[in-house]
Amino acid sequence: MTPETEAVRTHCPYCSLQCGMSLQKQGRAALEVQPWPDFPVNEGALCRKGWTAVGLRGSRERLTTPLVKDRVTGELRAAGWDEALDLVAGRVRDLQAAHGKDAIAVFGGGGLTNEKAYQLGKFARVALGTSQIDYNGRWCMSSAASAGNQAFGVDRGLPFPLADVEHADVVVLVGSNLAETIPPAARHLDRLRERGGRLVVIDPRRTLTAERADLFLQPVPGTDLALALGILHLLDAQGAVDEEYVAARTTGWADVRRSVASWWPERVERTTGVAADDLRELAGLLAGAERAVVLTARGAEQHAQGTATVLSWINVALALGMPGKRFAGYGCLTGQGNGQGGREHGQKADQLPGYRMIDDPAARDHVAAVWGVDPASLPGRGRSAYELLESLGTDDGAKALLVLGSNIVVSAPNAVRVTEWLEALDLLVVCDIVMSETAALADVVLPVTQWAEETGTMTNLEGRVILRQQAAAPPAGVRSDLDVIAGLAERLGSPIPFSTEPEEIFAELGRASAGGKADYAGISYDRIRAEQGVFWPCPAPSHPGTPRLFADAFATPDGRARFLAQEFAGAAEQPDRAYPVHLTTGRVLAQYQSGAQTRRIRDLPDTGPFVEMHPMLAARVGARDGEPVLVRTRRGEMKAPARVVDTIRPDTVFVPFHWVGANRLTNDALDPSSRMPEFKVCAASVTS
Ligand SMILES: Nc1nc2c(c(=O)[nH]1)N[C@H]1C(S)=C(S)[C@@H](COP(=O)(O)OP(=O)(O)OC[C@H]3O[C@@H](n4cnc5c(=O)[nH]c(N)nc54)[C@H](O)[C@@H]3O)O[C@H]1N2
Ligand SMILES: Nc1nc2c(c(=O)[nH]1)N[C@H]1C(S)=C(S)[C@@H](COP(=O)(O)OP(=O)(O)OC[C@H]3O[C@@H](n4cnc5c(=O)[nH]c(N)nc54)[C@H](O)[C@@H]3O)O[C@H]1N2
Ligand code: SF4
Ligand SMILES: [Mo]
Repeated sequence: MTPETEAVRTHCPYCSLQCGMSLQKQGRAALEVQPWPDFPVNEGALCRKGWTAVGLRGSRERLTTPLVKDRVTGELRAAGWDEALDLVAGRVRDLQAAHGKDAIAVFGGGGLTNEKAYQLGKFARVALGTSQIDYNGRWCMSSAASAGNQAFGVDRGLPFPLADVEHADVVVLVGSNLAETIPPAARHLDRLRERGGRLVVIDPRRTLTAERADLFLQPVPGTDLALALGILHLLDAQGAVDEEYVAARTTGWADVRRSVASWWPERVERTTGVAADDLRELAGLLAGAERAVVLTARGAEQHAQGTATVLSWINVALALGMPGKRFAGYGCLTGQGNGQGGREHGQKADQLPGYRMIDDPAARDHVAAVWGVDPASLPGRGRSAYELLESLGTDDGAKALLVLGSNIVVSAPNAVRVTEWLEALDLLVVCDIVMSETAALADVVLPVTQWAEETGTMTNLEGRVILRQQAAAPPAGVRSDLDVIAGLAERLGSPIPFSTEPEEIFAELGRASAGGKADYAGISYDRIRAEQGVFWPCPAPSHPGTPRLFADAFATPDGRARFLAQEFAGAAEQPDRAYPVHLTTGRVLAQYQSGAQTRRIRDLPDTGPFVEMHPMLAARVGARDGEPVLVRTRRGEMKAPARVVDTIRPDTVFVPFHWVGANRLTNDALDPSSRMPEFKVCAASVTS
């Protein structure tokens, strides 16, 4: 435990920037957030969510005792830890005896530390023996992950430190509102522009981020793929393709070149709504750039063609000869605190630690040896997040679900149906720090420690592994996720013990990841403290870590990046007479995700949901600013006040998803490769 006066260097509990902050003790239990100016990623800056992050400490909203559903009243009542864990283990055993191992499913989160994500994957495969595990990262950056793996042979959100973007000549943001979603990162764009670099923003809404742009393109939601095809067409027509780079470092250009031949600017204008002259201006900027960076975020990725869209922007970056060059290339801005690490250590349906694939025999042998189990005992691939939820209660679907780190009721697409599936389960167990909307449906709720009360590593959007250090004792009655996993494993008669010591688990994770793509073998807590984070891959203690990937080769078998031709199909659901407008969803600065945490922090404004629409649309449907409107889709409806602004396309409405509502509307069409749901576009009607 740290002395009373000492400040503990740690990181924010929320997004993928993982801003460094210092937590100063105030009296016996309270903590105060102070800047940590030396931490390079945020240089002491925080957004308002970071400054207010300690607001849940000591709050009456914190869960401090296990709760179990009373069989008679159906209400949750307080229970002891032994009672709650015995109950869960007993029901799990009964359900598995009756229906097989896959009767139990696990749903993790990209906010969990690396240690938790690793233990959760191991717990599912070894203690439960189930293949049914996936996590909310499937709804976050999975399309970019899938594209990165296909094109570059590896998936690391940014293959370079974020600050590199300052030194580019042109930065193109496709579907990122980073001024609201990773606000301290906006400084890099300001510096880029001070240096004379240009910023391009592509978004159906003129956001705070777009306000900074030199060029702003406002496409119809769901048409970014066509836009990328059109830009590559123009680059090729202008002779701007870096033939030397293409010949030396890539394969597949001839196919891609043919595939963009028919995407002339006027056709792209008809499809995307972006003027042909604006397309030409963007192509011109890119053609003239020595160093260009394309960054995608959820606006481009959360689509039924999200992977194809990212691949097409990667094609643009490859044609320009950028990936692997210093201060240039392609990157995805990951979202959750551990969005990157959360997808590397085995809580994904198809994956084992080190970003190994679960159906690769060599990977199974390696990981089973580290775990001390028979490789043949490890289950195979499970279902992706939405498909897992969709299968609940069906003949071969799970009958019980254990949730750590996600508020599914608010954040899953097609949430009316999803809620029904959760309600129909034989057993729903939720570990959380507060009574989230999902915890409120549970049969057993287990109260866990939050970030400042525990230690663990996270991997930020740059692939930098950082250390969150415990700054205060947890409230009485609360246990860590690691304790819960170990307690259940023991009760289930796991063949191997589960540690509850983060540093010990991290060392094991390093061994399990050794030789894999995301190799952490050379990283230790001491090194992270001394070096302000270490970039993976880092295969040995003597290895410096890898801030920049692809300088000499890509991670594909032949070392070349892949151009992969894509065809535009458009959004899965198109507007029609009954549902004439495009609905898109996303974030506001002051709220985080499902809002489970931030809606409970008093110093953050809780506006409730709203429906952002253009004055022309408002006039057409008779809506007035601040007055309620009804939004309907084929899946559900919600009522919320209109927010009338001229910054959005007149054919589109935007609803933030931090409150129950938005996801009653959204479409569950899935990307064929990443299984990402189409959160960012569907057809809707608006009435006043
Ligand atoms: N304040 C805040 N910050 C966060 C989070 C949060 O909940 N709140 N969550 C974190 C997480 S997990 C994530 S994943 C990131 C997400 O970070 P972002 O991707 O920046 O956030 P979003 O608001 O989901 O989407 C970005 C933009 O995409 C636009 N958009 C919608 N449809 C389309 C489209 O079809 N094409 C294009 N080009 N753009 C489109 C939206 O108008 C929006 O401005 O933020 C992280 N940071
Ligand atoms: N319509 C629409 N829907 C979306 C999106 C969108 O843009 N539009 N974005 C999607 C994206 S990108 C994401 S990432 C998801 C996120 O959506 P969710 O998966 O719901 O993410 P959170 O709200 O962060 O949920 C985390 C839950 O875990 C709890 N928690 C926090 N820390 C811990 C911990 O250490 N242990 C445990 N056990 N619990 C913890 C929190 O209190 C909270 O209840 O939403 C997706 N849903
Ligand atoms: S930008 Fe992200 S990590 Fe930084 S303070 Fe805000 S929420 Fe926290
Ligand atoms: Mo996310």
